[in-house]
Amino acid sequence: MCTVCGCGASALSPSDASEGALRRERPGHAHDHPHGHHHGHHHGHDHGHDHGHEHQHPIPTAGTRSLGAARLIAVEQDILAENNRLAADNRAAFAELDVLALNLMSAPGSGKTTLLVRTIEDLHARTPIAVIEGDQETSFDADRIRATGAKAVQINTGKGCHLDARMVARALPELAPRRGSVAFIENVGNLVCPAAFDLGEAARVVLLSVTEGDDKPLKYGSMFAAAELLLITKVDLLPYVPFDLERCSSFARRVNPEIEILPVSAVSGEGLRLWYDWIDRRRTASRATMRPAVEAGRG
Ligand SMILES: Nc1nc2c(ncn2[C@@H]2O[C@H](COP(=O)(O)OP(=O)(O)OP(=O)(O)O)[C@@H](O)[C@H]2O)c(=O)[nH]1
Ligand SMILES: [Mg+2]
Ligand SMILES: [Zn+2]
Ligand SMILES: [Zn+2]
Repeated sequence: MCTVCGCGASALSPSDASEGALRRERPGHAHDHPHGHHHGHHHGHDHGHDHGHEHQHPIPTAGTRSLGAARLIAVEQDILAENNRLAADNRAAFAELDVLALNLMSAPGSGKTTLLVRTIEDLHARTPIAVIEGDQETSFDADRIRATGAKAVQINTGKGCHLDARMVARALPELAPRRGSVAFIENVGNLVCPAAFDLGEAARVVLLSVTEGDDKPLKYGSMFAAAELLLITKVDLLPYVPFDLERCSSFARRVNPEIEILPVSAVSGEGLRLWYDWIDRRRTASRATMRPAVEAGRG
């Protein structure tokens, strides 16, 4: 969970309510300081020398490890409850616009942006597509999307290693997705903590490239458990790497018996027809569930 690796705090701006919760919960910290507890060094060393802090920590700690287990769980619950509330608002906003929002998650470099560029090129004539790009730094990926003519909004998370619902909510007015469009949200490349943060998407899609190894669905189970679809990417490279599609699929189904699995290549085009069919089917399915909810909301 994110507060354990520290990213639950680093992804939040100091003004965020959940960061406030984090400060309140931190034992022995009556003072306030603006650096959000992201010291550029580890605290595992001897504290007998001056390490550039004006204050002392109650115990030598690294970030949130100063929290007791019960407090840590409370903080995680605060952060995730707040995130879930904002995600519900995003979901309602997407439903109101009849927009299918898909959260794409994977390790860095699995091919999310390459697949999006190819998907936009192949589908834009019949399906309007807009993209939210999440990266720690740069607007490289948004630039790649804009080069296709599609709209893209870049979110830079700085030290943060996942998108959260608040970031998506802030990007929505600028994205202004067209009615009936598909909005892809490319998460920060990271196979761990993005799984914990609902963004208000209709579905989560996880990408795993064949160069990463077929064991990943078991090693990073929570990501694969949370996804509706697994895209096994870069299958054009299968002749060159030891990757067992069957082994990978059976591991993925072990953590998520419902998961759909499609092998694809954005380079050769293999499997893309089935990916596009999946998007169409997902759109129809989400319309069927969104419409009554939106109408009830209006009623
Ligand atoms: N052979 C092959 N290479 C691919 C394929 N898709 C992407 N790549 C290459 O993989 C590298 C990473 O691709 P990206 O699309 O940038 O990956 P990403 O998941 O968006 O990366 P981050 O946003 O940094 O997490 C690039 O060099 C791509 O050209 C594919 O289907 N086949
Ligand atoms: Mg990318
Ligand atoms: Zn994390
Ligand atoms: Zn994170």
